[in-house]
Amino acid sequence: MDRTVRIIGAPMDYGANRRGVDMGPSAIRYADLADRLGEAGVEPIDDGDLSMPRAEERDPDADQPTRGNAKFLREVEDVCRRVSDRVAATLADGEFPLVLGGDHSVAIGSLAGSAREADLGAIWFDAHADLNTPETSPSGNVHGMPLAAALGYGAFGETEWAPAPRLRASSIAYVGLRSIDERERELLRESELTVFTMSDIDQRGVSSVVEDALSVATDGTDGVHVSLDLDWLDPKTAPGVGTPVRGGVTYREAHAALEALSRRDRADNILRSIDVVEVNPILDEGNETATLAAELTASAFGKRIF
Ligand code: NNH
Ligand code: MN
Ligand code: MN
Ligand code: MN
Repeated sequence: MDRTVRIIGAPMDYGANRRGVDMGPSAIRYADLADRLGEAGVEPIDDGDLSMPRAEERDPDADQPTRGNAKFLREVEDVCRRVSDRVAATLADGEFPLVLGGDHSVAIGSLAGSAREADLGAIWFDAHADLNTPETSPSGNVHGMPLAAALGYGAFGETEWAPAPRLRASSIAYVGLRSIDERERELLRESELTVFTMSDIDQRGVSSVVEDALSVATDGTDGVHVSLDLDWLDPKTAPGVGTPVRGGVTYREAHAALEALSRRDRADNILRSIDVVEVNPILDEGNETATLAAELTASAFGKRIF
């Protein structure tokens, strides 16, 4: 498939409680992302990094009407508006946006940009549900809120920047979920998001779970956004993340999952945008997690060994 992949670095750490995740884009590039994408048969163009507002000058609790419990919401808004514009412009040019985080709050921007001119489905590879709102979040960290933001839940519904215009809850599927906060559980029960937990993967195998997730995300949509939070993997395999949860997918399961995506994409051209987030080089061992991020991205684009 002739694809030009535009790499958009978003070294955001305002949405997480750990410094270091802002170095994710550099670490993933250092792990030979561009070469690996080339081996997958796509043409990478690196846009470099978006500039981030300086934390030292800002107040995490700066007053604003939608803030609730959310920290640095002004900074997150500023960055996500620019991510969204960059993703939308990339798609308008006929290219494929690949956003490198940074913490998972950048996905608010990727989803909004990708869902501007198309009905969007999404697959969420993550240990966490990312469905907290400024009202429900136990931590106040916006990286635990991107899906709630994109769906306009809670205070996000009063903003114009957070909701993704053409994304419906019924077109979103989680794969590998294993950590849900109490209030998120309530929201998940009421909502139409589809949940495949680690237990589904244990019972049915990851390839078949991904195929089902793809059915959800492609049904009645024009394309699929893939959000890859590296804490989806088991912390033994991907130690470089800020909020590890044990019991995640293995190295082989992760590759099998992204290969299942790419098989379907090869047949039906379903992929529209990807973000790869939460790599924290300070917590990593030998850049292993960033290397995994680069490998898995190449697998999604169809890298094969034979
Ligand atoms: N659910 C927790 C919170 O909202 C943790 C979120 N952390 C993540 N999400 N890394 O993917 O604070
Ligand atoms: Mn996440
Ligand atoms: Mn997570
Ligand atoms: Mn492909």
